[in-house]
Amino acid sequence: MTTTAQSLPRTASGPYDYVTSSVDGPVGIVTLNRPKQLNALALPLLLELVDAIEQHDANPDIRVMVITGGTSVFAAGADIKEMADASSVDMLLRNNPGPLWDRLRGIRKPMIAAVAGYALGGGCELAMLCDIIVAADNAHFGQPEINLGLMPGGGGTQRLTRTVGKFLAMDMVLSGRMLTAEEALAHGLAARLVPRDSLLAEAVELGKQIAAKGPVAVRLAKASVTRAFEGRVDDGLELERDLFCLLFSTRDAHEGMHAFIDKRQPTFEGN
Ligand code: CO8
Repeated sequence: MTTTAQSLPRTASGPYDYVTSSVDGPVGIVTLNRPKQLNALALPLLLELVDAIEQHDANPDIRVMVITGGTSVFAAGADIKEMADASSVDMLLRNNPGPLWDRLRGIRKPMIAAVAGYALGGGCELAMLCDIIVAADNAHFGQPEINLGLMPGGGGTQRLTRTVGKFLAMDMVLSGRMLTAEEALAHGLAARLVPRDSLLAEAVELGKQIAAKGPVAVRLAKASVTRAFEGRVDDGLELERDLFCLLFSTRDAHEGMHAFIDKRQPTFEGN
């Protein structure tokens, strides 16, 4: 049976295999925990992540959530091995990350992405789904799907462009260029830049500062800023998702993904 975002069971508060969930005072912390695969966002991991965040969102003692991957890597993107042999129709039916991303978009409390190491592809898109990005000095942000014969499929072309502007977004999406933490700070992708060793502590401290404010004001302020950022983004997200799925009918995409898995350079032929 095809595994789709809809066909997977809704995990109800763990135990989790691919994330850990913890609490520090009013801050709920969800840590991606698939280090050997650089926290690649396989569907089971995404499901656990969304479930853990929703559990914190529903907990009245929690006011803010932090999503992190630890101090070495945030997430190296969607799981290429999970997608390498998928057709356009498979990807359309999988509808990943659509419904899962939508559940994260429905979260009312602030979410802080604490990013160290690579935040690439779906990893960068996950960070951009959060409300504030705190970057460690070793962070790298990128949308390198083009190296696989693909393009972003989880909001990268929309949210990155709104954040850093058309020309830098175009450079990153078309060339696969990554931004360093300093560049991400300079271009407004990261709100704060902190030493790697204090990344989680700084993100949690920021979370506690926000948690000390009036919860209703925080909730409404988040909703209002989100509207400024995400307003009318849906058309673009839909187009992006359709084009992303379409690319799975090209030979180049499968060549690109298999070249990555085989650890060789791809040969793109334009078909
Ligand atoms: N998917 C699956 N496995 C991965 C991924 C990935 N995205 N990234 C790394 N891995 C695996 C490697 O295959 C390797 O596994 P193994 O040990 O079994 O061979 C292990 O993690 C370590 O990786 P490397 O040996 O490659 O580590 P390096 O330090 O040499 O390189 C890089 C690190 C530069 C991050 C490199 O791993 C890389 O380029 N990774 C792929 C990055 C990428 O292209 N990301 C985009 C993926 S497509 C995407 O995200 C589309 C988003 C669609 C919507 C979002 C849905 C969630």
